[in-house]
Amino acid sequence: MISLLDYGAGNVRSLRNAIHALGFNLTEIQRPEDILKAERLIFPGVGAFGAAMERLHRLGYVEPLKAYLAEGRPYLGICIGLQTLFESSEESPGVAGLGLIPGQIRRFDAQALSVPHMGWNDVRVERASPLFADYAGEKLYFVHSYRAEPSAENADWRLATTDYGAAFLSAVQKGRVGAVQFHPEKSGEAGLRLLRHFLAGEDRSAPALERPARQEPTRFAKRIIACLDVRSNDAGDLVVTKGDQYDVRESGEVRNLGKPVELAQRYYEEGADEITFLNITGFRDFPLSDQPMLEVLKRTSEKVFVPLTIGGGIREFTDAKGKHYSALSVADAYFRSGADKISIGSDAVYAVEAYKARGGEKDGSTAIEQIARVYGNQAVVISIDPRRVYVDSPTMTDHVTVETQVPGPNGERCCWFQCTVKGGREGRDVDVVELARACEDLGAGEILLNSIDRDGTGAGFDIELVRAVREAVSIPVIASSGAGCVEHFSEVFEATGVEAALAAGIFHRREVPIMAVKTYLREQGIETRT
Ligand code: 1PR
Repeated sequence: MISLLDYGAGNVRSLRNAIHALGFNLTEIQRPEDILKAERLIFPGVGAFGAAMERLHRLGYVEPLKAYLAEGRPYLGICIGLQTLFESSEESPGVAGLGLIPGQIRRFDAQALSVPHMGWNDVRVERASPLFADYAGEKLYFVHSYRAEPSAENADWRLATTDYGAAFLSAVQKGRVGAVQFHPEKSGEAGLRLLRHFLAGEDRSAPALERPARQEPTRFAKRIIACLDVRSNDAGDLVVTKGDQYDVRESGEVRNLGKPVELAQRYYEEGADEITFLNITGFRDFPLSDQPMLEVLKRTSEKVFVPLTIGGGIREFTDAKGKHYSALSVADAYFRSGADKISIGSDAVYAVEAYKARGGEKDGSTAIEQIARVYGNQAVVISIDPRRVYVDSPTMTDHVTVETQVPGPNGERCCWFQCTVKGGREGRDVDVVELARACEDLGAGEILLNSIDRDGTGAGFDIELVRAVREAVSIPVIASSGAGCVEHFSEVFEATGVEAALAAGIFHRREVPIMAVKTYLREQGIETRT
């Protein structure tokens, strides 16, 4: 019997799904005394270090957990479940951790790196642990802004390290107590195998390897994301659709490119590093009344073990009966149904307008701030739908302009990128650069950058747009819209340094398989997850 220590601070549905898919039963820790009765304990910590410790204290879990760990009983910490084993964290000064492992958790250097470290990286296994018994060197999925550094004091815990800037501890183990910084439940088949070893009780530690299996630096992969734009068609069925410059109708009918759950599963099997669903009519239909979409997410997350993002309609809402829903409660419903990240479109533009009106002050009122506080920054993606606005010279606008190689209709050589709301139907007085910077300040963890001009054209990503946003923020940026062939992916990675690229049409129409993109990128010397 596996016991799960879910202290209610965030989404652990993915882990539950993975454990069930592996055929194991779970029991939940409900009271402090359950901890010492556990046979095998999993602590999938999520959110911030301080918030996790505060909740453990409030629930009376700290002392039994320390006693369980001191007895060296079977334990698997995941992410914050690794970090809380240490003494303290820069993330929450003054808050003591469980103190089992010497050292302080420190933040990655956002001056030099894109933070969070979000995506697929290698793991250098340094001991013959059963956890990694049949690990074949696959990349595993990480998402975190803080990390444990290897040191002489914690050398006896060191099981595996990963490089991001410098080396950090990606797995620790002493006896039967182990913890990993990556998310096995989101790391595809390789992650599931590792999880199975713990669940099956193969967790005794073994001596250090004379030579780690891998000695060269670990390499962080560029992510390839498959995107499914979803909406109801005229017959009322939820379908995957795809627009040309956001127009999804052909001869008056909503284009139908397949069923959402089936397509998502196909992309998982074909090697997508992440899958994104955009509920494209969410801005006008209240998503919580859109139960089929929640059902799609539930069914997908039972079978797909890479990160799932969902967007569309995340905003506060008052229904016909006058009942008020906060944006956080909409996001809650998506997370409970299996999302790992949510994406905010229109509401982020309104939030930035209000933030500008307050002179760049944060007051905690926006959906971005509220959702990031509960689920962590990494769970909040901002989906931007920009359109080019040409001007004769930068002096003609207050917005951030770029000099462009793609001249406007009257030969203009200068443009800015206007943010839109409601699926591109309405332009607002905000440009992409100020939107991206403001959202980063409000606590967003990632930018999904579409382009209405390029969407569905197959003409390649808008490099000038992508570069402008990549240079403006330090959070990861996903380039989207316009992919037509494998060369477009290497072009966007090489020209802009973005962390991920997303495509829809070419994957749906089977014109370019995901693996063909990855094979081509590796031939060009660009790292991917195989
Ligand atoms: O405003 O928070 O309700 O969110 C609505 C979400 O729906 C936004 O993320 C917005 O981007 C999306 N959306 C709204 N209308 C459309 C539409 O197409 N009519 N889809 C739409 C956006 C763009 C990408 C597409 C890429 C790649 N589609 O999702 O997948 O452009 O396509 P390609 O590779 O075929 O070029 P809110």
